[in-house]
Amino acid sequence: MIKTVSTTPYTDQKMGTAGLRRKSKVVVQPNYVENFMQSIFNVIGDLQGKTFVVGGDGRYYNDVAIQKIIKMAAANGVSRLIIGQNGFMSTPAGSNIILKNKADGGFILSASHNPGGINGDFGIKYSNHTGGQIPSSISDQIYQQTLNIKEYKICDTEDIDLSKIGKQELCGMEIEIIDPVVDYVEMMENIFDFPAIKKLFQNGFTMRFDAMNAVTGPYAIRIFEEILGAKKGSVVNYNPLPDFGGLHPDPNMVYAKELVDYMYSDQAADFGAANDGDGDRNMILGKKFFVTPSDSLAIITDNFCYIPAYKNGIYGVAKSAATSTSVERVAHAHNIGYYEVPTGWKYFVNLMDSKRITFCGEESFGTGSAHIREKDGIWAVLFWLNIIAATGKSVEEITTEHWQKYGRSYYVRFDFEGVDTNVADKLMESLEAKLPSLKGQTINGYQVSEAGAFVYNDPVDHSSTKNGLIIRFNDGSRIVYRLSGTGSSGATIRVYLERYSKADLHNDPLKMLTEIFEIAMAVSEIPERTGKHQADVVT
Ligand code: G16
Repeated sequence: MIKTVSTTPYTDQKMGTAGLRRKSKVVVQPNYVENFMQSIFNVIGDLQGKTFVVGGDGRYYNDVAIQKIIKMAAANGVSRLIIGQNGFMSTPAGSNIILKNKADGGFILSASHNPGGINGDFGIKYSNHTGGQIPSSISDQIYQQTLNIKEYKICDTEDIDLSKIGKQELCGMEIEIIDPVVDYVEMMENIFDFPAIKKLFQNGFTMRFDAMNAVTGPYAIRIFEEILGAKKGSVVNYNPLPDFGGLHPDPNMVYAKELVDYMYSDQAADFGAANDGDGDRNMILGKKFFVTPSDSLAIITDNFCYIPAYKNGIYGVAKSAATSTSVERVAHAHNIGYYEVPTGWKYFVNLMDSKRITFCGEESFGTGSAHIREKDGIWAVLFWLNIIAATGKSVEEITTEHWQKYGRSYYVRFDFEGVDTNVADKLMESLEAKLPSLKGQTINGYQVSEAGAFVYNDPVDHSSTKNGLIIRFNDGSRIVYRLSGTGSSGATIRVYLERYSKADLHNDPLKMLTEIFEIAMAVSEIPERTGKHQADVVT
C-alpha cells in the first residue's frame, strides 16, 4: 500500500563535492533520508520505466536507509531497482552496473573516506545515466526541493530480504538482487593482463591490500587472492563492518597506518595498497616507498602501452587543479589532450563522454579511466600490478625512473580542520581579494607569475565553475587553497603545495616545501585567523 506522509524541511541538505554527507546522528533524524530522496524523485519527475542501481559501503545506517529508498522508489513509480546483495556495492562497481544496464542512475550510500558508525558520518551519492555523479545544476534544484518539501511517498510494507540473489516484486516495482562483485571482476579481466599478473604472483611476488574493513574486501579477495593467486592473507581488514572496526577508511599515510607501518618494516611485501570506504580511492606503496596520487596518475598515463585495454592509444588526461602538475609533462610528451578541472570527479564526466580524455586523477587519492565514470581504487591497484608485471621493476624503480625522465613535483597537502565556517569563508574571501596584487612580487625569493581564483569553463556544456585559489610562481611552484566539500561539520581549509625540480630528485618533500609553506601561511593569514600554527593532517 502506498502512503503519503507529511513532513517538514531540513535546511542542511545541500550536496557537497560528492553527494550529501552528514553526521550519522543528523541523518537518523525522522524523515531526513525520506525528505532528501523525495526531493531527488521530484526533480527527476516521471519515474515510470526508470531503473536505478542501489548499494552502499556497509557503514552504519546503510541497512535502514536502503529499505527506505527501496520502499520510496516503489511508491514513486520507479520500474526497477538493481541492488547489491546485502546492500553492498562499491562506488566504481555501481557506476559499471549503471552503464552496463543502461540504468537511469543510482544511489551509493556512503560518506566515502569519512569514518562510520553512529558517531561517524553517513552519505548518499547520486549518479545519473552517465554513471557519474550529477552536475551542480541538478544538485542545486534538489536542494531547492529539500527546502520546500511537504510530503513524501512510501510503500507501507515489510522490509525486503536483500540476501537472496534474484528477482522480487514490491508495489509493482521489480527488484533484482545481484552479486555486486561478478560484473566488476569481468570488467577488470577485460582491461588488464591477468595472465601476466598471475605469473608475477607465481614467481613469488608479494602484496598487501588493506580494505580497511570497508566495501572492497570481497572484491579484493576475489581478484587478488582467488583469481590472481596472491598468497592467502594478502588482503587484510576484508570484512565490511558498520563502523569499519574503528578504522578511518581514508587510504593515506596518516589513516592507513597499519599498512604504512607494515610497508615501512623489514617484513614489507613487494607492493602495498589500500582503498577507502566505498572503493573509489587508492593508495600505492612500494617497500618503504610511497607514491603520491599525483605521481601515480602521471606514471599510469606514461605507461598506458602495457595495458591491453589502452595499448592502442589514449585520448588525453585530466587532473583537478589542486593535483600536482606532474601529469601535465607526461601529456605534453605523448602529445595527448590535457585538462585541468575543479575538485570533484563529476567534472571529468563530460570530458570522458566526449572522448577528450581516457585517464583522470586527483591528489585526494583518486585515479580512474573512461571504463566507468567514477574513480576506481582496485583499477588503480591492478594498473600498477600490470606495469610491474610487464616491466619487472619495483614500485620504487618505476617511480624514480619516472622522475629521472620528467623531473619531480614535490607535493604535500596540509589540512586545517574544524575551522569555524564564518572564519574560513572570510579568510578565503579576503585572500581572493588580495591575490591579484601579488602578481610580479617576489616573496621569500619566489616570484609570483599569476594569482587568483581557479575558474573552469567546461568545453562540453559551457558551464563555468569557480573552485579554489591559486598562486603560481615563475619556477613552476604553486600554492592552491580550497575549502573541502566533503566534511560533515565545520570547515576544512586545504593548502596544497608544489615545487618542481629537474635535478634534485631524492629530497624530503617537507624540506623542499618549507619556504613555500611559509609563504602560504603568511599570505593567507591562516595562523592569525584560525589560531592554528600547524596543520591537523599532512598528506
Ligand atoms: C570526493 C570527490 C573527489 C574529490 C574529493 C575531495 O571524493 O569525488 O572528486 O577530490 O571528494 O573533496 P574535498 O577536497 O572537497 O574534501 P570521495 O572519495 O570523498 O567521494
